[in-house]
Amino acid sequence: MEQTYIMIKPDGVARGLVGEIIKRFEQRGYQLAALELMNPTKQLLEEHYQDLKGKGFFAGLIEYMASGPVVGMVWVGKDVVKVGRKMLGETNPLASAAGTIRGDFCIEVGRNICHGSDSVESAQREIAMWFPRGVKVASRNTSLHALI
Ligand code: RTP
Repeated sequence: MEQTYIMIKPDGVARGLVGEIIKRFEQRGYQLAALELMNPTKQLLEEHYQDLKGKGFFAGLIEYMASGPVVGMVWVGKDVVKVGRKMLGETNPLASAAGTIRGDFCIEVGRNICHGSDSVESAQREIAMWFPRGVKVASRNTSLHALI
């Protein structure tokens, strides 16, 4: 089953949007497979955003991402990479449709609340980077039956 890496950035955590973002993914039908609140090192962030090295905003992006705790998550389900990006909205919140996370909660590209992997390959790379001990996906049916 497809997996994606979703990260709530420092502004999303500081603004108390963790529950809201988790709720949206759960309601859509996706399964949470891993979650960690952490203070990432600049080294890890530079590796995560390695494709953007050389952009004028790179140093500011790393400063902002290292400015407070982030919540990293792995979500699992059908087409979760593509649908997850749709749920986040466009990189620039002003171009994001209402109903998306960025379209509903922010206005600044440099404070856009959340990250989502942009391809299945990126997701695999990012999940390995942020959850180096691996991710186990629980069987959904088993856990539901256990509640009955
Ligand atoms: P992300 O990686 O955070 O999910 O964002 P993305 O794919 O939508 O956009 P990307 O091009 O990878 O940019 C990464 C993050 O850099 C910040 N950014 N600032 N000042 C600017 O023009 C600018 N452009 C991008 C945003 O926080 C963006 O999410």
